[in-house]
Amino acid sequence: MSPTEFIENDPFSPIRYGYTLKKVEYSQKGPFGEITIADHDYFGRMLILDGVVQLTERDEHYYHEMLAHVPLNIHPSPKEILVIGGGDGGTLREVLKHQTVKKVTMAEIDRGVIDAAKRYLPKLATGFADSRTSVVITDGAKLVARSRSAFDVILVDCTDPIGPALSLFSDQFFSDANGALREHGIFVAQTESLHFHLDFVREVQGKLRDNFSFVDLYTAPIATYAGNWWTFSIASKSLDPRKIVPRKTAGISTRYYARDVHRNSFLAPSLRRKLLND
Ligand code: AG3
Repeated sequence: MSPTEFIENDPFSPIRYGYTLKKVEYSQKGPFGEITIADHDYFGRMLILDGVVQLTERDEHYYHEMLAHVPLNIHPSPKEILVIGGGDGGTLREVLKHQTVKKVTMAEIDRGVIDAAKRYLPKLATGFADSRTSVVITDGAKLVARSRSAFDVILVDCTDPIGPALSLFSDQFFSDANGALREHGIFVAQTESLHFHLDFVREVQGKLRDNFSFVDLYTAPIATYAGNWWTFSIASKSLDPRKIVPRKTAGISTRYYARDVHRNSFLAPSLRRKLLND
C-alpha cells in the first residue's frame, strides 16, 4: 500500500498539521463519527476521530500521565474513579497504576473506539482486562447527572468541544460533576490549548469557579495537538490543588510525570493573572 497524505481537519485550529501515513490499518464510519487507525514512521500508531488526531504512540504518555497522575496524587486516597470518554484506554492504564484505586468506571459514548483500541492499540488498551474496570457505553454527562457522592476523582478525556463532547462543558455538567464527587473530590478535564483556545479555557475556568471551591489550570506539552501548550482544568471540593504536595509515587512507573513535573505544571501565578484574569 502506498503512503497516504493526511491533513488534519481540526476546526478549532488556525493551522493544519500534515502526516504521511505509512498505512491505514482501519477506518470505519460509525454513529459518532469516523474512527481511523493508522501507522506513521515517527509517531507510531495513531488514533484519528473525524479527521482529528486523538493520540499517537509517540507522545500519548504526556497527555495520559498528566490527566491521571496529577489528580490521583493530590487526592488523599483515590478509590472510586470515573473516566468520561477515554475509550482508547490510555487514561485507564494510568489510573490503574494506583494501588488505592478499587474501581474505575469508564463512561464512553462510542463502543467502536474501545473495540478499535483493543484490536489496534495494545499498548494503551491494557486496562480493559483489569477486574477493577467497569465499562458503561453511555453519554458521560447522563451518568454524572444520576450519580451522587459516588466518585473520588472524575477525569474527562474527551474529543474537542463540538459534537458529542459539547455536553461535557456545560454549566449543568459541572454542577452535576460536583454532586457526583465525594468529599475531597477532584475533577479534571482536558481543555485544549492556551495558544489557540484561550477564550474557551477562560470560559471553562469561569464555569468551574461557579461550581467548585478551588479551580486551577495545569499544562503539558503535546507534540500532536494543534497549539501544543495543552491545558487541564482542575477543580476541587475541599483541597487547593496547587498547594497539595503530590504523594510519592513509589512503584508507579511513568515516562513524563514526576513530582517536580507535577509541581511545575501549574500555570505560573503571573501568567494565571494575565491569561485568566485570576
Ligand atoms: N482526547 C482528545 C484531546 C484533544 C485532541 N484535540 C486535537 N487534536 N485538536 C484525547 C483522547 C486520548 N485518550
